[in-house]
Amino acid sequence: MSRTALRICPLCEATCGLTLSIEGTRVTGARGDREDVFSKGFICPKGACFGAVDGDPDRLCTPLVRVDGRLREASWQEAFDAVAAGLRPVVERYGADSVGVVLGNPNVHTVAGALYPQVLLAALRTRSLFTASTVDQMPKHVSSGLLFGDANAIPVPDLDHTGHLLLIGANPLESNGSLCTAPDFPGRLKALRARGGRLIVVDPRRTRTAKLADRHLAIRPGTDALLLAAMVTVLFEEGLTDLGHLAPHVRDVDELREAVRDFTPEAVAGACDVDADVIRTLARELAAAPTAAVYARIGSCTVPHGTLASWLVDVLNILTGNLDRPGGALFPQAATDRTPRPAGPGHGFALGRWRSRVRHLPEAKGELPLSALAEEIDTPTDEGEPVRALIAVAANPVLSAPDGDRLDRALDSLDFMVSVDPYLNETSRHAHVVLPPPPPSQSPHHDFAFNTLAVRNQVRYSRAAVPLEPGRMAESEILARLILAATGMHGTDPGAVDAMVIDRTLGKAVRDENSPVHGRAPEELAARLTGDTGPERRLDMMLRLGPYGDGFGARPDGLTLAELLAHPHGIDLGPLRPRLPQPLKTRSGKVELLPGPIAADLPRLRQALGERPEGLVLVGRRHLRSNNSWMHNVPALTGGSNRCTLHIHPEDAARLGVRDGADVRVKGAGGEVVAPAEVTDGVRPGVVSLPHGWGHDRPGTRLSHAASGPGVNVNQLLDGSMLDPLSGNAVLNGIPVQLTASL
Ligand SMILES: Nc1nc2c(c(=O)[nH]1)N[C@H]1C(S)=C(S)[C@@H](COP(=O)(O)OP(=O)(O)OC[C@H]3O[C@@H](n4cnc5c(=O)[nH]c(N)nc54)[C@H](O)[C@@H]3O)O[C@H]1N2
Ligand SMILES: Nc1nc2c(c(=O)[nH]1)N[C@H]1C(S)=C(S)[C@@H](COP(=O)(O)OP(=O)(O)OC[C@H]3O[C@@H](n4cnc5c(=O)[nH]c(N)nc54)[C@H](O)[C@@H]3O)O[C@H]1N2
Ligand code: SF4
Ligand SMILES: [Mo]
Repeated sequence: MSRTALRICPLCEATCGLTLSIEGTRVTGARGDREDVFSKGFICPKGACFGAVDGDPDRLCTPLVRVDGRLREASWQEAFDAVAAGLRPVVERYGADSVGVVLGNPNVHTVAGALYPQVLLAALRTRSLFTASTVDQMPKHVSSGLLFGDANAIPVPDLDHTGHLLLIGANPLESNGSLCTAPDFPGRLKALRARGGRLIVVDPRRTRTAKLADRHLAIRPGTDALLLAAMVTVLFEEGLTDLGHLAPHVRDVDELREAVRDFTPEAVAGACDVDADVIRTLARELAAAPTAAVYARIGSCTVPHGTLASWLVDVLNILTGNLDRPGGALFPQAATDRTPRPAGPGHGFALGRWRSRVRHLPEAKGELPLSALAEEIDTPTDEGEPVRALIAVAANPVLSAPDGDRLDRALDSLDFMVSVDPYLNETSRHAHVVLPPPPPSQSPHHDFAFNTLAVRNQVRYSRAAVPLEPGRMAESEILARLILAATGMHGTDPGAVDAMVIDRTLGKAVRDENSPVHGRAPEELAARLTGDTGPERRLDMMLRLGPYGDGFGARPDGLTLAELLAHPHGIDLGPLRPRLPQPLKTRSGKVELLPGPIAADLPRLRQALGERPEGLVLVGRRHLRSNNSWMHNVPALTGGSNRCTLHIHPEDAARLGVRDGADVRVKGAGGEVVAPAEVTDGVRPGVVSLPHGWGHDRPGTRLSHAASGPGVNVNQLLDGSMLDPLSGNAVLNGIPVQLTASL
């Protein structure tokens, strides 16, 4: 029997609503849901292949447990017994920090990933946390933490209303956007231009996004912080700052002016390879635009000055009065956000509350750099225990983090490792137990993370489109059981985890004077929760306590899970609105424009003024039809331009004797790889580009299609030593490489 079901797409940050065609229990087609309040029918090729991604025959159907060195299929009972037996002795003998937790990107794309890892970390009390954030957006968190007092307060460009968008190191025409959730990002950029707005793109490659732009600047990689600092000095020099409505909420403007004074356009032009006049024009145009937003992503974060660049992005938004105003960059307000507290001083944001054992790298946002994972396992020191056991949830660091070969060996040396992953891949092949979540069609969906980054406030929820197949376990139950097994409560009913969270959250809410449920009895509130499962009851609770919620009856028209279920295409909550000063949690209660750690990092940027390395540098790229390391196994999404080739400019190719299609040996600090050259003027001279997430040629994996066209692991060129010091983020772009035409 065929039918349709609605499902929000989990394959990228755009969160499009899909209408799935389903035959029996199989997804046979996907199209855009035209009635979706946010995506309005938009779909991309990945979403259209939802059925193939979902039904990939290489997805694991049962847990795997290592017996006599080999992974074999096992029951869930055997698998969790093995987890408890593997983890507990390590915790008991060596302490909680000897258990590492690695959280990968898909955790922000699942309900389970949003609801359980924090509980696991709190229960385990390990400080050995490593996530994909430190190969991605940690600089933005640190900059927001320092500026606004809240690492998760990330301003989002008001794409649909802005008159001027300066877009740096992002390629939303391939990535569909990041830290800016916008279904049909390409359409929204075209609409910006159609209404007379301007689009400026800064990227060493002439990307599809750059081709849409009014102006494209092919900057030298890694130098955006210099360019942005110079724009700030121009605003000050030429009297173009205008804080407008922000003035009462911002401090340290004069200190900032002094601190960046010497980063003039003339001083940075050589390093950036952008003319001083052009930099002046950029600043003037930004200041003159009726509304404008500066927005920057991967290319600005995964570089040596990632935190400074992220900070300068918002400094420009602030100095031009564009922060927190329509058409500028605003703070979204998601339906599951905590009850907004009244404006006023907060606790501020601290960095380096503890340090990594081997390199003494500071934590940021409770995390250690993913680049330090291998050494935290393989290097003994006098100070504490190495990581001896690992819990990996939706993570493939062997491909996504620097120096996969070293990590490969380190993972092999662990006393115990468990992976929660649908695939037996480059990382999970090292596990002693693999716990496979069901495919997305069998999982519910709500975007806890991306709704806090969306260009429009809205809320949507999809129940599982297909019932769980026999033998499958929901990922929420897998993670709840994992928490129990890891913390000595193996065998307890997994519902206890949700019950405990609900109990604690409601207990806190009734004690909070600002909560709509202040003074009520937690048991009475808990009894009112609806939902078929623990995660649904938790969602109901969060919605009802949230900024649009019914406050458990206090605001009868407010949101509840029942209300959301009655609106399967979602509920629109309106455009982004100004919210300051409420989101500020700095100690001063103001935007702190020149935070201490930033000021202390400026001399390092000043040093970069004089640096202009001679050789080639490498940058990454993304392809529309792939997603990090895990989507190369779907035949419908591979081939065409989605290939692991080395882009090289014709001038460099000619100089080095590299022919189009011929193999090139690329050498970096961490190793070398050989990839076919693609000679193209889509990259600027002096820059070559390889995509990441490839290198599917390791033995012991079960990725049959990916293995047939494995590509190479670009991160093998890195040795993990290059970091943005404030955030611990890996430097993945602008890395020095040497090429030789391979024979
Ligand atoms: N050189 C270079 N390296 C990079 C980047 C770059 O631009 N250049 N980008 C970086 C960025 S931005 C990121 S986010 C990281 C990503 O790094 P990772 O998070 O490590 O990698 P992913 O490939 O996103 O997926 C991780 C794992 O999740 C599994 N998975 C997929 N769906 C599910 C699910 O529903 N549940 C569970 N439990 N698991 C699932 C996949 O099988 C895969 O093993 O890579 C980083 N690495
Ligand atoms: N199709 C697809 N979509 C994805 C993903 C995917 O793998 N495939 N991954 C998802 C994830 S996890 C993320 S984090 C987002 C990322 O989303 P985006 O940030 O939009 O990702 P990229 O396409 O890597 O764009 C980064 C751009 O920065 C440029 N760049 C490199 N170095 C520099 C530099 O020093 N300065 C400047 N100005 N630019 C530089 C690169 O050439 C590249 O075009 O995409 C998400 N969406
Ligand atoms: S843009 Fe992203 S969310 Fe939308 S259909 Fe494509 S992969 Fe899915
Ligand atoms: Mo990412």
